Amino acid sequence: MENTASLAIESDLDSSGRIPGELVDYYRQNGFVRVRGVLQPEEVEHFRGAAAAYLEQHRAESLEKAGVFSQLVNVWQRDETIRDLTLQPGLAAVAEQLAGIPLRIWHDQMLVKEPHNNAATEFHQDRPYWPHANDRQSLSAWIALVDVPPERGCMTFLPGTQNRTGLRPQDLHSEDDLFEVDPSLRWLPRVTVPLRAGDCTFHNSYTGHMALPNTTDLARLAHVNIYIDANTTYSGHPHVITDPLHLPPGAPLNGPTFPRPAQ
Ligand code: AKG
Repeated sequence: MENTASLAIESDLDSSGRIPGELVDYYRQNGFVRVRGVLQPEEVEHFRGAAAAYLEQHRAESLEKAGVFSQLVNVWQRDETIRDLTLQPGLAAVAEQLAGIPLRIWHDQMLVKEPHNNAATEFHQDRPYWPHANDRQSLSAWIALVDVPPERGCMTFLPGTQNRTGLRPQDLHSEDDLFEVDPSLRWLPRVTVPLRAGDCTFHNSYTGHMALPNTTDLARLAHVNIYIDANTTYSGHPHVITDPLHLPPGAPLNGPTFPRPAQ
């Protein structure tokens, strides 16, 4: 029997760099999709080399210290090669196709699960962490720079949870926290999405997700572009990205710090 489920959840880019309408429909129903081959093999090698070199120099600056991953943010502002990946117009155009609104970069992040880190990133939503107001939607492109099968720490999504807004931030170190905040999510189907190097997933910032532990000998190198509604304003809440900017509440998150790659 033909497997039609996989046709809906994923696609390649077409010759003009767009995704089919049915994939946009899948995203809007489920809150995530997989897009194959957003980077060609030579691009993967180029960006993987830059990411590995950046990691070697900056690992000690990781925001996460408990071993779930090395997390380096706003790499695009400090590394010219990675800047091209974060600001890639084609990826931003696909993100705008999915979201249906103009988008800016909120920040990027290099998320590396070191070999045998043996720690999952537990279920959480992204949006509750962020100091945003007046935004209609935000989403992440999670780009695999190495093959990421389940045993190297690929992501698992809770379909449909992009509509579950209003929850407090959840602890990504706690296996149970999201389900304590909303027990109805515990029994939802879970969709695990392995990626080949150069593939990516897009997920809505409210979609519940986790990433499995890395039990392999190779580091899981992922680069994440986070896109926000181009009209997002600052809520006034503390956050590592906005704290150094000393913005007043209500300030627009715009200008060169929050660029519009698809423009
Ligand atoms: C995200 O990109 O929002 C994640 O939570 C990724 C988690 C991971 O890569 O371990």
